[in-house]
Amino acid sequence: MVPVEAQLPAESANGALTGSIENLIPLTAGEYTTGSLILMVSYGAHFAFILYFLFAAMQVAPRYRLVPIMSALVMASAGLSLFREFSLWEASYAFDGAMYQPLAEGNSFTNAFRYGNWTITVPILLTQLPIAFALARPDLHKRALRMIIPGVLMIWTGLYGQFGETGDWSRLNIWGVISTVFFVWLIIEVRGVITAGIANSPPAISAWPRRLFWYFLATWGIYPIAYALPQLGFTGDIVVTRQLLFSIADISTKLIFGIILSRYVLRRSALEGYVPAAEALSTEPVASKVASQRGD
Ligand code: RET
Repeated sequence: MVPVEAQLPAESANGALTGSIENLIPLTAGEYTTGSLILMVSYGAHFAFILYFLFAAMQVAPRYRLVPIMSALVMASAGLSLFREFSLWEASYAFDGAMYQPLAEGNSFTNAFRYGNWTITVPILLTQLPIAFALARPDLHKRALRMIIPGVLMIWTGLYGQFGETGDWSRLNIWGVISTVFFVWLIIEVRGVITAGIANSPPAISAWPRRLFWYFLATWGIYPIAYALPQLGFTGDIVVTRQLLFSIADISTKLIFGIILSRYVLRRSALEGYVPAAEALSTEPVASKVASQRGD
Protein backbone atom coordinates (compact mmCIF):
# COMPACT_ATOMS: atom_id res chain seq x y z
CA MET A 1 0.00 0.00 0.00
CA VAL A 2 1.25 3.45 -0.89
CA PRO A 3 1.19 5.65 2.24
CA VAL A 4 -1.46 8.36 2.15
CA GLU A 5 1.13 11.18 2.26
CA ALA A 6 2.78 9.91 -0.94
CA GLN A 7 -0.56 9.97 -2.74
CA LEU A 8 -1.42 13.55 -1.84
CA PRO A 9 -1.35 16.09 -4.67
CA ALA A 10 1.99 17.79 -5.23
CA GLU A 11 1.02 21.45 -4.88
CA SER A 12 -2.45 20.52 -6.01
CA ALA A 13 -1.28 19.68 -9.53
CA ASN A 14 -3.81 16.89 -9.65
CA GLY A 15 -6.74 19.21 -9.06
CA ALA A 16 -5.60 21.67 -11.71
CA LEU A 17 -5.07 18.89 -14.24
CA THR A 18 -8.35 17.13 -13.61
CA GLY A 19 -10.27 20.39 -13.78
CA SER A 20 -12.35 19.70 -10.66
CA ILE A 21 -12.10 21.74 -7.48
CA GLU A 22 -12.87 18.61 -5.46
CA ASN A 23 -9.31 17.43 -6.14
CA LEU A 24 -7.79 20.62 -4.73
CA ILE A 25 -9.47 20.94 -1.37
CA PRO A 26 -8.96 18.93 1.85
CA LEU A 27 -12.28 18.31 3.60
CA THR A 28 -13.12 18.08 7.28
CA ALA A 29 -14.67 14.79 8.38
CA GLY A 30 -18.03 16.56 8.57
CA GLU A 31 -17.79 17.93 5.04
CA TYR A 32 -16.63 14.61 3.62
CA THR A 33 -19.44 12.68 5.31
CA THR A 34 -22.03 15.28 4.27
CA GLY A 35 -20.87 14.95 0.65
CA SER A 36 -21.20 11.14 0.84
CA LEU A 37 -24.63 11.48 2.41
CA ILE A 38 -25.90 13.89 -0.26
CA LEU A 39 -24.77 11.62 -3.10
CA MET A 40 -26.11 8.52 -1.37
CA VAL A 41 -29.56 10.06 -0.80
CA SER A 42 -29.62 11.17 -4.44
CA TYR A 43 -28.93 7.81 -6.01
CA GLY A 44 -31.11 6.03 -3.44
CA ALA A 45 -34.08 8.27 -4.30
CA HIS A 46 -33.62 7.83 -8.04
CA PHE A 47 -33.38 4.04 -7.85
CA ALA A 48 -36.40 3.75 -5.54
CA PHE A 49 -38.60 5.79 -7.87
CA ILE A 50 -38.05 3.42 -10.79
CA LEU A 51 -40.72 1.28 -9.12
CA TYR A 52 -43.03 4.22 -8.50
CA PHE A 53 -43.04 5.20 -12.17
CA LEU A 54 -43.43 1.66 -13.48
CA PHE A 55 -46.50 1.16 -11.33
CA ALA A 56 -47.82 4.62 -12.20
CA ALA A 57 -47.64 3.60 -15.88
CA MET A 58 -50.22 0.88 -15.25
CA GLN A 59 -52.92 3.38 -14.30
CA VAL A 60 -52.72 5.80 -17.22
CA ALA A 61 -54.30 5.54 -20.67
CA PRO A 62 -52.12 3.74 -23.28
CA ARG A 63 -51.60 7.03 -25.11
CA TYR A 64 -49.78 8.49 -22.07
CA ARG A 65 -48.08 5.34 -20.82
CA LEU A 66 -44.71 6.37 -22.17
CA VAL A 67 -44.64 9.39 -19.85
CA PRO A 68 -44.09 7.51 -16.56
CA ILE A 69 -42.03 4.86 -18.37
CA MET A 70 -39.67 7.60 -19.57
CA SER A 71 -39.42 8.84 -15.99
CA ALA A 72 -38.43 5.30 -14.94
CA LEU A 73 -35.68 5.33 -17.59
CA VAL A 74 -34.45 8.70 -16.35
CA MET A 75 -34.42 7.34 -12.77
CA ALA A 76 -32.33 4.32 -13.80
CA SER A 77 -29.89 6.37 -15.85
CA ALA A 78 -29.46 9.13 -13.25
CA GLY A 79 -29.33 6.58 -10.41
CA LEU A 80 -26.42 4.77 -12.07
CA SER A 81 -24.59 8.01 -12.80
CA LEU A 82 -25.07 9.27 -9.24
CA PHE A 83 -23.98 5.93 -7.83
CA ARG A 84 -20.80 6.34 -9.87
CA GLU A 85 -20.30 9.88 -8.48
CA PHE A 86 -20.79 8.46 -4.98
CA SER A 87 -18.22 5.66 -5.48
CA LEU A 88 -15.79 8.12 -6.99
CA TRP A 89 -16.20 10.46 -4.05
CA GLU A 90 -15.49 7.58 -1.64
CA ALA A 91 -12.39 6.57 -3.63
CA SER A 92 -10.98 10.06 -4.16
CA TYR A 93 -10.06 11.03 -0.59
CA ALA A 94 -7.92 9.54 2.16
CA PHE A 95 -8.03 10.42 5.85
CA ASP A 96 -4.61 11.60 7.09
CA GLY A 97 -5.56 11.69 10.75
CA ALA A 98 -6.96 15.22 10.62
CA MET A 99 -8.54 15.89 7.22
CA TYR A 100 -9.81 14.00 4.20
CA GLN A 101 -7.16 14.72 1.58
CA PRO A 102 -7.82 14.50 -2.17
CA LEU A 103 -5.65 11.75 -3.67
CA ALA A 104 -3.15 12.46 -6.44
CA GLU A 105 -3.15 8.89 -7.69
CA GLY A 106 -5.85 6.49 -8.68
CA ASN A 107 -9.29 8.01 -8.73
CA SER A 108 -9.95 11.69 -8.99
CA PHE A 109 -13.38 13.18 -8.55
CA THR A 110 -15.20 14.86 -11.42
CA ASN A 111 -18.64 16.30 -12.05
CA ALA A 112 -18.10 15.89 -15.80
CA PHE A 113 -19.91 12.51 -15.72
CA ARG A 114 -23.05 14.39 -14.74
CA TYR A 115 -22.97 16.21 -18.07
CA GLY A 116 -22.65 12.90 -19.90
CA ASN A 117 -25.69 11.65 -18.06
CA TRP A 118 -27.70 14.81 -18.85
CA THR A 119 -27.06 14.17 -22.53
CA ILE A 120 -29.30 11.13 -22.10
CA THR A 121 -31.78 12.42 -19.54
CA VAL A 122 -32.44 15.96 -20.84
CA PRO A 123 -33.78 14.83 -24.25
CA ILE A 124 -36.02 12.28 -22.48
CA LEU A 125 -37.33 14.86 -19.98
CA LEU A 126 -38.08 17.35 -22.74
CA THR A 127 -39.83 14.79 -24.96
CA GLN A 128 -42.11 13.83 -22.08
CA LEU A 129 -43.82 17.23 -22.31
CA PRO A 130 -45.38 17.05 -25.81
CA ILE A 131 -46.33 13.39 -25.22
CA ALA A 132 -48.13 14.33 -21.98
CA PHE A 133 -49.87 17.21 -23.77
CA ALA A 134 -51.05 14.77 -26.47
CA LEU A 135 -49.73 16.88 -29.34
CA ALA A 136 -50.29 15.33 -32.78
CA ARG A 137 -47.36 13.12 -33.83
CA PRO A 138 -45.78 15.26 -36.59
CA ASP A 139 -45.95 18.35 -34.37
CA LEU A 140 -44.67 16.34 -31.41
CA HIS A 141 -41.59 15.11 -33.29
CA LYS A 142 -40.78 18.57 -34.64
CA ARG A 143 -41.15 20.26 -31.26
CA ALA A 144 -39.19 17.57 -29.42
CA LEU A 145 -36.30 17.97 -31.85
CA ARG A 146 -36.41 21.75 -31.56
CA MET A 147 -36.00 21.43 -27.78
CA ILE A 148 -33.40 18.65 -27.85
CA ILE A 149 -30.98 20.55 -30.12
CA PRO A 150 -30.48 23.61 -27.86
CA GLY A 151 -30.67 21.30 -24.81
CA VAL A 152 -27.75 19.15 -25.94
CA LEU A 153 -25.72 22.16 -27.14
CA MET A 154 -26.28 23.79 -23.74
CA ILE A 155 -24.91 20.70 -21.98
CA TRP A 156 -21.88 20.16 -24.22
CA THR A 157 -20.74 23.79 -24.16
CA GLY A 158 -21.18 23.72 -20.37
CA LEU A 159 -19.21 20.46 -20.17
CA TYR A 160 -16.31 22.07 -22.03
CA GLY A 161 -16.47 25.18 -19.84
CA GLN A 162 -16.65 23.40 -16.48
CA PHE A 163 -13.08 22.14 -16.87
CA GLY A 164 -12.09 25.78 -16.23
CA GLU A 165 -13.44 25.69 -12.69
CA THR A 166 -10.01 25.16 -11.12
CA GLY A 167 -9.02 28.73 -11.94
CA ASP A 168 -9.41 29.34 -15.68
CA TRP A 169 -12.29 31.78 -15.13
CA SER A 170 -12.37 33.02 -18.71
CA ARG A 171 -12.95 29.46 -19.93
CA LEU A 172 -15.61 28.90 -17.26
CA ASN A 173 -17.41 32.18 -17.97
CA ILE A 174 -17.17 32.42 -21.75
CA TRP A 175 -18.50 28.88 -22.21
CA GLY A 176 -20.97 29.49 -19.40
CA VAL A 177 -22.39 32.45 -21.35
CA ILE A 178 -22.49 30.46 -24.61
CA SER A 179 -24.27 27.65 -22.79
CA THR A 180 -26.73 30.18 -21.33
CA VAL A 181 -27.58 31.41 -24.84
CA PHE A 182 -28.60 27.83 -25.71
CA PHE A 183 -30.53 27.66 -22.42
CA VAL A 184 -32.51 30.79 -23.40
CA TRP A 185 -33.22 29.27 -26.82
CA LEU A 186 -34.38 26.10 -25.05
CA ILE A 187 -36.66 28.09 -22.72
CA ILE A 188 -38.30 29.72 -25.76
CA GLU A 189 -38.94 26.30 -27.34
CA VAL A 190 -40.28 24.90 -24.05
CA ARG A 191 -42.57 27.93 -23.76
CA GLY A 192 -43.98 27.08 -27.21
CA VAL A 193 -44.71 23.50 -26.14
CA ILE A 194 -46.32 24.76 -22.92
CA THR A 195 -48.58 27.14 -24.88
CA ALA A 196 -49.64 24.25 -27.13
CA GLY A 197 -50.16 22.17 -23.98
CA ILE A 198 -52.45 24.77 -22.39
CA ALA A 199 -54.55 24.93 -25.57
CA ASN A 200 -54.71 21.13 -25.78
CA SER A 201 -55.46 20.30 -22.12
CA PRO A 202 -58.95 19.51 -20.84
CA PRO A 203 -60.27 22.71 -19.13
CA ALA A 204 -60.18 21.11 -15.65
CA ILE A 205 -56.38 20.73 -15.84
CA SER A 206 -55.36 23.49 -18.25
CA ALA A 207 -53.61 25.41 -15.44
CA TRP A 208 -51.08 22.59 -15.03
CA PRO A 209 -48.86 23.33 -18.06
CA ARG A 210 -48.47 27.01 -17.12
CA ARG A 211 -47.49 26.16 -13.54
CA LEU A 212 -45.16 23.49 -14.84
CA PHE A 213 -43.34 26.11 -16.92
CA TRP A 214 -42.49 28.17 -13.82
CA TYR A 215 -41.46 25.00 -12.04
CA PHE A 216 -39.22 24.15 -15.00
CA LEU A 217 -37.53 27.59 -14.90
CA ALA A 218 -36.98 27.54 -11.13
CA THR A 219 -35.51 24.04 -11.03
CA TRP A 220 -33.43 23.93 -14.24
CA GLY A 221 -32.07 27.34 -13.20
CA ILE A 222 -30.26 25.75 -10.23
CA TYR A 223 -27.67 24.07 -12.51
CA PRO A 224 -25.97 27.27 -13.75
CA ILE A 225 -25.65 28.45 -10.13
CA ALA A 226 -23.84 25.22 -9.23
CA TYR A 227 -21.64 25.68 -12.32
CA ALA A 228 -20.57 29.19 -11.31
CA LEU A 229 -20.06 28.42 -7.62
CA PRO A 230 -16.31 27.57 -7.62
CA GLN A 231 -15.61 31.25 -8.36
CA LEU A 232 -16.70 32.09 -4.82
CA GLY A 233 -13.67 30.28 -3.41
CA PHE A 234 -11.90 26.96 -3.06
CA THR A 235 -13.32 25.82 0.25
CA GLY A 236 -14.88 22.65 1.60
CA ASP A 237 -18.16 24.53 2.10
CA ILE A 238 -18.32 25.37 -1.59
CA VAL A 239 -17.59 21.75 -2.58
CA VAL A 240 -20.35 20.42 -0.34
CA THR A 241 -22.83 23.21 -1.19
CA ARG A 242 -22.35 22.47 -4.87
CA GLN A 243 -23.12 18.77 -4.42
CA LEU A 244 -26.19 19.83 -2.43
CA LEU A 245 -27.35 22.17 -5.23
CA PHE A 246 -26.81 19.46 -7.85
CA SER A 247 -28.81 17.02 -5.72
CA ILE A 248 -31.71 19.40 -5.11
CA ALA A 249 -31.76 20.14 -8.85
CA ASP A 250 -31.59 16.44 -9.77
CA ILE A 251 -34.42 15.44 -7.47
CA SER A 252 -36.56 18.41 -8.60
CA THR A 253 -36.02 18.24 -12.38
CA LYS A 254 -36.30 14.48 -12.73
CA LEU A 255 -38.06 12.87 -9.81
CA ILE A 256 -40.60 15.53 -8.69
CA PHE A 257 -41.07 16.68 -12.31
CA GLY A 258 -41.88 13.05 -13.17
CA ILE A 259 -44.41 12.79 -10.34
CA ILE A 260 -46.13 16.01 -11.51
CA LEU A 261 -46.31 14.80 -15.12
CA SER A 262 -47.52 11.35 -14.07
CA ARG A 263 -50.29 12.93 -12.00
CA TYR A 264 -51.20 15.18 -14.91
CA VAL A 265 -51.53 12.27 -17.34
CA LEU A 266 -53.47 10.26 -14.74
CA ARG A 267 -55.97 13.13 -14.34
CA ARG A 268 -56.07 13.57 -18.07
CA SER A 269 -56.65 9.85 -18.69
CA ALA A 270 -59.57 9.91 -16.24
CA LEU A 271 -61.10 13.04 -17.78
CA GLU A 272 -60.82 11.45 -21.20
CA GLY A 273 -62.80 8.45 -19.97
CA TYR A 274 -60.10 5.87 -19.23
CA VAL A 275 -61.74 3.83 -16.48
CA PRO A 276 -58.63 2.46 -14.63
CA ALA A 277 -57.39 6.04 -14.20
CA ALA A 278 -60.78 7.23 -12.99
CA GLU A 279 -60.85 4.33 -10.53
CA ALA A 280 -57.35 5.12 -9.33
CA LEU A 281 -58.46 8.66 -8.50
CA SER A 282 -61.73 7.67 -6.94
CA THR A 283 -62.53 7.01 -3.32
CA GLU A 284 -65.62 4.93 -4.26
CA PRO A 285 -65.53 2.88 -7.46
CA VAL A 286 -69.02 3.86 -8.63
CA ALA A 287 -68.31 7.55 -8.20
CA SER A 288 -65.05 7.47 -10.12
CA LYS A 289 -66.22 9.86 -12.81
CA VAL A 290 -67.43 12.41 -10.31
CA ALA A 291 -64.20 12.17 -8.34
CA SER A 292 -61.99 12.77 -11.33
CA GLN A 293 -64.06 15.77 -12.39
CA ARG A 294 -64.03 17.46 -9.02
CA GLY A 295 -60.23 17.35 -8.92
CA ASP A 296 -59.15 14.43 -6.70
C1 RET B 1 -24.70 24.66 -17.59
C2 RET B 1 -23.49 25.53 -17.92
C3 RET B 1 -23.65 26.93 -17.46
C4 RET B 1 -24.82 27.60 -18.12
C5 RET B 1 -26.04 26.76 -18.09
C6 RET B 1 -26.01 25.40 -17.80
C7 RET B 1 -27.32 24.74 -17.69
C8 RET B 1 -27.55 23.49 -17.33
C9 RET B 1 -28.85 22.89 -17.18
C10 RET B 1 -28.87 21.55 -16.95
C11 RET B 1 -30.03 20.76 -16.76
C12 RET B 1 -29.89 19.48 -16.48
C13 RET B 1 -30.95 18.56 -16.22
C14 RET B 1 -30.59 17.28 -16.00
C15 RET B 1 -31.49 16.25 -15.75
O1 RET B 1 -31.17 15.11 -15.74
C16 RET B 1 -24.59 23.48 -18.54
C17 RET B 1 -24.56 24.19 -16.15
C18 RET B 1 -27.34 27.47 -18.41
C19 RET B 1 -30.08 23.71 -17.28
C20 RET B 1 -32.36 18.98 -16.18
